Amino acid sequence: MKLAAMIKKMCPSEAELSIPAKNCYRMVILGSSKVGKTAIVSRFLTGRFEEQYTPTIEDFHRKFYSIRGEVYQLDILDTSGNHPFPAMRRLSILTGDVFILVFSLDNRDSFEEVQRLKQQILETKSCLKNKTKENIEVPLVICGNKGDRDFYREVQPREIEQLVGTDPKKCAYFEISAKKNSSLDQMFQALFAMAKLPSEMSPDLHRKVSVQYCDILHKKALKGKKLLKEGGRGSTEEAYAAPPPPAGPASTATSCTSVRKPSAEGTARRRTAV
Ligand SMILES: Nc1nc2c(ncn2[C@@H]2O[C@H](COP(=O)(O)OP(=O)(O)OP(=O)(O)O)[C@@H](O)[C@H]2O)c(=O)[nH]1
Ligand SMILES: [Mg+2]
Repeated sequence: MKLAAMIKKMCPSEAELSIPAKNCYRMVILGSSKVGKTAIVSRFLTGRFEEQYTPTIEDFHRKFYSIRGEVYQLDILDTSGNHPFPAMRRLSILTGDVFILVFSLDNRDSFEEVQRLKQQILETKSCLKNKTKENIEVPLVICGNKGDRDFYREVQPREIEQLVGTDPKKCAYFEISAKKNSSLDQMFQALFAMAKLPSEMSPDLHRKVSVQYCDILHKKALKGKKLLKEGGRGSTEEAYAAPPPPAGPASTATSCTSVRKPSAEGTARRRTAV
């Protein structure tokens, strides 16, 4: 089977899923080269960490969620920290809805780059929405990555505090380690909360199932919605997510992740379905 046909088969079109525009979001990850942007995206999508460095040109991933009967689409743009073209960067800022700015705690230059990026995002978005830099609200999280290399720290907490500011609704900071997988879940949860997106989009609430299984779950969710409309209980308690193959460099990934609503205690039940 040709690759395009394979992708089409594996990834239902937006029309088929009928995703309302209000449920479509784009997450953009920016920062200098080698700070760990791709490592963060990889943790988000697959839960894995790669020791070996491969420079990114620009990677695009798309993930669908079905949460309590509503479908959401999350586009993930993993940018290049290596001499990015200013026009490309501006475009990624213009089209982004939520942002993750990454620096490496062991690299001062990468922190200064995040300072510039934050300014550029606020300026660009305030121009776009006809607001001032002070009153524009852009869901934005700053990550100090490579927390596991604390011994080589080049950025001090005081300067990070200055950059982040005091309003957690405008900007949040997380010291993370993609390698050790520490504080990444909290970081994604905070970002989705800022954007008023369902917390179930956070990776710690995912469980892996096959694409076929996810398709069955999706049909079940739609059926549940219909039943609910007709007065039945339906299955709106359930929430699922599926990452189709990236639209950038073609991949034949067949994994599909589902999300379960947290229990009453606020903890998610994990279960490997397939
Ligand atoms: N010790 C440590 N190494 C990490 C961590 N995160 C990423 N790395 C390593 O740092 C290197 C660069 O990581 P990438 O995720 O490729 O960096 P990037 O920001 O995507 O780089 P570009 O694609 O060039 O912009 C890789 O060798 C990773 O294994 C971390 O939390 N701790
Ligand atoms: Mg990269």
